Amino acid sequence: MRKGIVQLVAIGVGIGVVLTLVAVLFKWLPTSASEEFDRIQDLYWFATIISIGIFSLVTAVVVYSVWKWRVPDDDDADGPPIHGHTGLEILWTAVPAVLVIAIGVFSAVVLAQNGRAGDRPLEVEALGQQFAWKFTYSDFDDVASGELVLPLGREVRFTMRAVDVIHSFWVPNFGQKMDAVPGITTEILVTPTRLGEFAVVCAELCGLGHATMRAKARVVRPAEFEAWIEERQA
Ligand SMILES: [Cu+2]
Repeated sequence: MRKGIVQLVAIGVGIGVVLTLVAVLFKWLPTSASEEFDRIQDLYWFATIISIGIFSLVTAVVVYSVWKWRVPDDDDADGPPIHGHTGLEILWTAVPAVLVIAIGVFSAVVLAQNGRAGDRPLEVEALGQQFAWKFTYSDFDDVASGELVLPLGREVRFTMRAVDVIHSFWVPNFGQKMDAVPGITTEILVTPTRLGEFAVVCAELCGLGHATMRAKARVVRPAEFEAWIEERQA
């Protein structure tokens, strides 16, 4: 019995180590460049760690059972009738219920934090049309630009609109995606945390030129942003 448990645990730990290496060594997500994406990645890791634990446990029991209680080749008899195990059934209902609720609560907290606009966010309107983005800075005399320039560390509220068909505003490094739909306005909040250039992509098939509907997002220091805006206003 003792030896069996040790073997079972060893199999489970082995599977867990392999899965952890797969999760850690491969780069599954883009590098985060926003506070919002940081929170989303924390949530992904929380769910991933739980998944690795559950998968290792279940797979270890299956592998151990198949290996340990395999029927001999010439054994055609039915197995002994068993009723089941009430304690185990309660356990494997209660534990997943708690874990799913925990993931749900964590998700709700991240969603609430990512949806809360702080004091005076920078307002940027992202207008989608076949096949380009136009960004308008309503805080600065409606300065418009095909390139998205943002100051580091300041919360930005994107208001999405579309001229013709449905488009979807997506900067993979900001971690969020939002449809731009004709007739309504939608919004997301982004707080850039990393200087550099990032791709703005249309993530909704919007016609023949969909694949070319790309723009550049540039996150710069606040002073550089002010200078860029002034130059545009002039
Ligand atoms: Cu589009």
